[in-house]
Amino acid sequence: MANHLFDGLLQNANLERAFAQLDDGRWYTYNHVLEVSARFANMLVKCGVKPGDRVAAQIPKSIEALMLYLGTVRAGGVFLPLNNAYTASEVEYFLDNATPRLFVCDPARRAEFDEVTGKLGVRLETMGVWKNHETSAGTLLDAGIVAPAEFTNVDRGPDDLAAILYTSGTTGRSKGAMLTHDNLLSNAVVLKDLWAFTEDDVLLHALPIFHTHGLFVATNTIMVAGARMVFVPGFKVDQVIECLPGVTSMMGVPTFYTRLLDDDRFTRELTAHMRLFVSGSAPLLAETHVEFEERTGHRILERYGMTETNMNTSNPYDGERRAGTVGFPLPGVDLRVCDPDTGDTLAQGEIGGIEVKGPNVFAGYWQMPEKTAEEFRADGFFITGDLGKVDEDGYVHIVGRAKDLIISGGYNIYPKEIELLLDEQDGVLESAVIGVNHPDFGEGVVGVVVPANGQALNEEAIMSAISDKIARFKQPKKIYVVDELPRNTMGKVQKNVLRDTYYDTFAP
Ligand code: MCA
Ligand code: AMP
Repeated sequence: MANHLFDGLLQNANLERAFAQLDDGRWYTYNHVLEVSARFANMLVKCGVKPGDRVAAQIPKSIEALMLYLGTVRAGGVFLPLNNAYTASEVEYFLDNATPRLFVCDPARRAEFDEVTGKLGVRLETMGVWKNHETSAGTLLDAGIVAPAEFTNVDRGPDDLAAILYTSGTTGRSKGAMLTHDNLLSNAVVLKDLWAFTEDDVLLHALPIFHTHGLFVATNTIMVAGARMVFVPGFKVDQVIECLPGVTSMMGVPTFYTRLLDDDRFTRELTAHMRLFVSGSAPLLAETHVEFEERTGHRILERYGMTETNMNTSNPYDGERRAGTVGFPLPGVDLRVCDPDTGDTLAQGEIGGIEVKGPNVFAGYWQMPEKTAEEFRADGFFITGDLGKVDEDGYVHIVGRAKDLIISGGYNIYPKEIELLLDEQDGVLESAVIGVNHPDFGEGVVGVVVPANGQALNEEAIMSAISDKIARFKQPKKIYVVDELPRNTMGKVQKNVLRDTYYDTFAP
């Protein structure tokens, strides 16, 4: 046996060639990848990590953070990355649920986690951004840098777990999607071929690395191709514009592209040499697609995926990239559109629930067998919760969501989680949370609250009461206080009515 994911990721790597160019001026070769991931694997073993143990991390984006992911895979562990915006109480839920052997946090936040990790019996280490050999960058990085640079990979097969990524749920409780070595590797191999990545490519990596898009789609695909990244800490328009001349490709959420289009420096000349722009994680408006082509001459390639499934569909690399569609099922992925209630497959062109099956589809939710069973059909198809259709040319269109979900700037926000929190606040009888058009984030979160017994409520008081409970990006950007919520005859809150009423909230 061998280590299925790690071996597969490095199968085309020329060790002397560059893997990443960093914004502190460092160049990282594939040799460095081997060495530094080995150092982390050694450190993890020293920290007691055994095959199958979870390694949770909420750390700033850095090349070393990526090496911690690879080191975990090499040590046979299961990597569990967490959004840096999560508050300590959100993190506590994940640690309690996933029971990791080790939690690595930002050195600046250590005090927030000492108590909870002590209580849960989770070892705590820290890791910041490396500056130089004199400056500490956290306990794990300081010790990792001097750990041995060789490591014998732990044997792991295609079906062993490589990562758990939490996705929120419609009940408000987050579920850990278990991703296997082959879920990740098979998807990366398909995307490399489909999008024609070669070792001559240079990808501009400005995405966060705690989600599927930045961690797997971008990084794994580049590694499998033996290609290179320009790796920057986040999406800042000035930096992206500065880096574009040195890259061949870019992956982003729609907000990246709308922000670039808002900048006059983003021109046809600046992008003339580019080979590929990929968009995903949220719907790309057809008008953005058209404006992008008018401005640059490039057609954005839109694809569709989920944490649970990695990538499912993609517009063609060669062939027509159709605005408003997410293209065709990837090679190896079966996709069908079904009646959400009966599960019957619908005729081509009809709108229903999108279901998928393939090597990309996850192994289930961590310790939630009932939830897992609910979201799979008996024949193994996964019910995505997205509504769509397949047109006469085979292009998949996503037309809506059966799940109550807001996607803001590429981050998923489940209204139920926010509603439960708002309902707990003093003086609140009930609430509804909706997403409405937002010029920058696509959708913006709006809270609508009803006071209990005529109590006086105000937006600021509610916002301050929830400010340390949930990540900032999930908090409503506007709260309305109303006498009652619109309901249908069954008593269900009519969110469509609320969305119409508050449609203009973020109008420019
Ligand atoms: C930041 N803020 C947000 C968001 N991001 N609010 C709503 N939605 C957001 N996405 C808020 C902050 O809380 C802060 O609020 C203010 O905006 C500025 O924060 P800052 O960090 O400066 O924002 P930014 O750097 O401009 O970030 C915006 C961003 C970022 C670049 C669009 O959100 C981003 O990188 N998004 C990518 C997400 C992603 O990778 N998704 C992939 C998921 P205040 O000022 O009030 O404090 S994987 C996935 O979905 C599937 C598998 C797939 O198909 O890929
Ligand atoms: P996540 O749970 O963060 O992995 O988000 C997955 C969800 O993002 C999917 O179920 C879709 O609703 C949405 N999504 C991803 N890519 C696209 C896309 N290209 N167009 C529309 N929605 C998308």
